[in-house]
Amino acid sequence: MSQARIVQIRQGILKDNDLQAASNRAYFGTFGLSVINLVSSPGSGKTALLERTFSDLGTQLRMAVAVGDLATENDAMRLKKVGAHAVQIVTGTICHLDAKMVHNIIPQFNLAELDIWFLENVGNLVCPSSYDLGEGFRVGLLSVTEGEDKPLKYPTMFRSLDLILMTKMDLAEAVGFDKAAAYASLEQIAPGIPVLEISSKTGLGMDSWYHILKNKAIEGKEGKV
Ligand SMILES: Nc1nc2c(ncn2[C@@H]2O[C@H](COP(=O)(O)OP(=O)(O)OP(=O)(O)O)[C@@H](O)[C@H]2O)c(=O)[nH]1
Ligand SMILES: [Mg+2]
Repeated sequence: MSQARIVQIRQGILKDNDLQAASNRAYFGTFGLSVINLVSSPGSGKTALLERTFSDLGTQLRMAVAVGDLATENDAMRLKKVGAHAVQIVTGTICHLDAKMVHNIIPQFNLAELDIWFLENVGNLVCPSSYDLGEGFRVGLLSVTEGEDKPLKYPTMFRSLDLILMTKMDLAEAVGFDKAAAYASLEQIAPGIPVLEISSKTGLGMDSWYHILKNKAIEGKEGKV
């Protein structure tokens, strides 16, 4: 297939996705629902963040999660153990969630009774960046174990984010994390982006994260997301 034809097909897929994402977004708006898309490299701590969030905040906010992985129901099972209503989307060979997958999973949730719906994306710093899911807030995790230059290597993803969570801060010293270099990378690619330093293990920074979530829930109800 010619390069021009491949580009054409890809543009067609993305256009269809954008249309579905716009429809998802309008639908979420009718409930005043705040939808948060969590993206990162594999293993940077998305599910651990959600486990702690559901444990600590589950009685204060009405939350649920759809979680994408190529294979296994492991993450949904982990999240169910902390009382979350969690549904796994198994994507097979597809390296990202798309707006249609999100649309198709909606009947498994009672969205009208939620404040926040998390979408844990497939661990990948490339594909998910191009797929709008209809979310109101996109949060990227950058763990101290994966390298300070990730924003420089995956600029499309880091430019698409609303907030960065610098995760696994409890391991920073042990792995010789160069925080100044990480911030310099972020500043180069996404100047001014808010960053929260957190540890799902020790609880560092989690209060600030919860504060953001509570505000997102309020903004949703006020029709601001
Ligand atoms: N020390 C430490 N370990 C963490 C922290 N957060 C996550 N981990 C560990 O990192 C590993 C991967 O965490 P997950 O939460 O599964 O990562 P993920 O981003 O959901 O991974 P995928 O869904 O596969 O993309 C697990 O062994 C976690 O226990 C943290 O704050 N501190
Ligand atoms: Mg996970």
